[in-house]
Amino acid sequence: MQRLNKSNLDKLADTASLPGYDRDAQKAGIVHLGIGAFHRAHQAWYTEALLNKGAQDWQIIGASLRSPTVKNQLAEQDGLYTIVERGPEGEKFQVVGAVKDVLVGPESPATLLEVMSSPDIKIISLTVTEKGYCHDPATGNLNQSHPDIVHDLENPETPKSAIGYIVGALNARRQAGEKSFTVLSCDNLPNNGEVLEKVVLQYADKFDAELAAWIRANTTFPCTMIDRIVPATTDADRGELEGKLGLRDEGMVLAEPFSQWVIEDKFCSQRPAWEDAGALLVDDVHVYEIMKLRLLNGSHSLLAYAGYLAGFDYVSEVMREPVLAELCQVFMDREVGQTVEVPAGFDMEEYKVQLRERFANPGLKHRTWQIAMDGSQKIPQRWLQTLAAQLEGDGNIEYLCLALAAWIRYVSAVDERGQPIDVQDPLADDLKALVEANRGDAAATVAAVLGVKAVFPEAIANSEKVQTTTADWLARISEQGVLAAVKAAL
Ligand code: CS2
Repeated sequence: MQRLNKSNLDKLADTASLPGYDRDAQKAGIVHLGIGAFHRAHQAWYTEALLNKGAQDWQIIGASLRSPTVKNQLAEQDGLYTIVERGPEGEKFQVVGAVKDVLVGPESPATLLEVMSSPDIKIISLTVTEKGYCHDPATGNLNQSHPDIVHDLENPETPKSAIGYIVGALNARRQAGEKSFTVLSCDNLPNNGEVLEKVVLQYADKFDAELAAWIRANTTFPCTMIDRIVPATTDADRGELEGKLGLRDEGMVLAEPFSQWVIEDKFCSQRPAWEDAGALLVDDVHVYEIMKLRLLNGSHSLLAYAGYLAGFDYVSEVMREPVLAELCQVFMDREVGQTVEVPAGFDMEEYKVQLRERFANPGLKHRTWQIAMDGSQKIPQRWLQTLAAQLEGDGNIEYLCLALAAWIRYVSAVDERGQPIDVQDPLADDLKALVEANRGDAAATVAAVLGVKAVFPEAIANSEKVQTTTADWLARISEQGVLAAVKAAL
């Protein structure tokens, strides 16, 4: 079967929408670090809409900092790929041309640094996941003993981390007397721009204090709230699309119809008019970020751990189990929703209903296992900030503690049928060892896990209410299974 590429693109004119501009006449204005499925279905999709409206020189050079997978998928396709948008009403295909090229950091760090240093590039954006920030999630400080950070400080010309690349390229700009680029974090972290700025500056301070001062004076790090559900693409998805397009697309991504991007309007160099593609450019992203992280991602993680343990592979299946669907609603209404400020003119009730409909989208096969990944990096912003706010206001914490107990049960790495769980988490081994060392004693297990300082702030770790409520849940879900325990409590 032929691969999708620019010479056969026209064959798709009846099935898909196609790039409506001359791709060869475009220069790249953005380098994106971490060109996974999410970037292709989100930021690249917004940028594509602008290119289709006539915007010039905003194509994207994507970079992978680890594996050559995406390059292998897209190089033979001239950077083209399809977004399959799937909602309850059916599906739509769009071929996107915004990606000009894909580079792989480890194949040639010098090439990536050189491209990032070119004055044509106005924005370096990132989706490198929570752990890509090499920070300590509980404090936000750069983890100076992170192996990649240690490596990059010693070998600044061949970096491994996003931080090493960004500081290396900023250094080159400064030395060449060029303007800085804007550094745009698009990861699911609260204050993502500020988190990034802090680790970049802490790293730069160690590397060269004058460079750090230059970055402070010349570079901006806007915060963003990004939202679109984009499950990992599977071989089955690729096979199905091939049947529909008559061409093989290795780089396809699947996404829900909903999409939202709120961006702090703080760019030190030019930016695309993303507002013309539906993004919201605002002075303060904070309320949007908190609302999305706590309500969407917080509920997602709860559904992922509880759902996985109860035997469900996909979030849409979890939402079809009435007990867990009700749990999701109660979690939003009685706990999380109480801690979020509502952006002006926003209908919170409608937002919560819409979130549950999005989770239930039967067209998306979003694995509970995928969302369960990297819990130690996700939990602080998804649950713990909510928990801290509820503790302060003496609010309900029942289901936040259930969420914690389900996560602790999950990282034990054995499911409710005695099968092993492939726990993907930078702290997986430590967590498993803590649970094993205290096996059979829920209170001791909870105390040991809450003692992990990289994840849990003291106010939560030392709260007796959190300790006892979580231990109580852990004992119940270990004895009865999560579904029966939740059913009995609701
Ligand atoms: C999910 C997110 O994988 C996860 O942890 O919660 O990727 C989620 O689908 C997106 O943030 C939605 O915008």
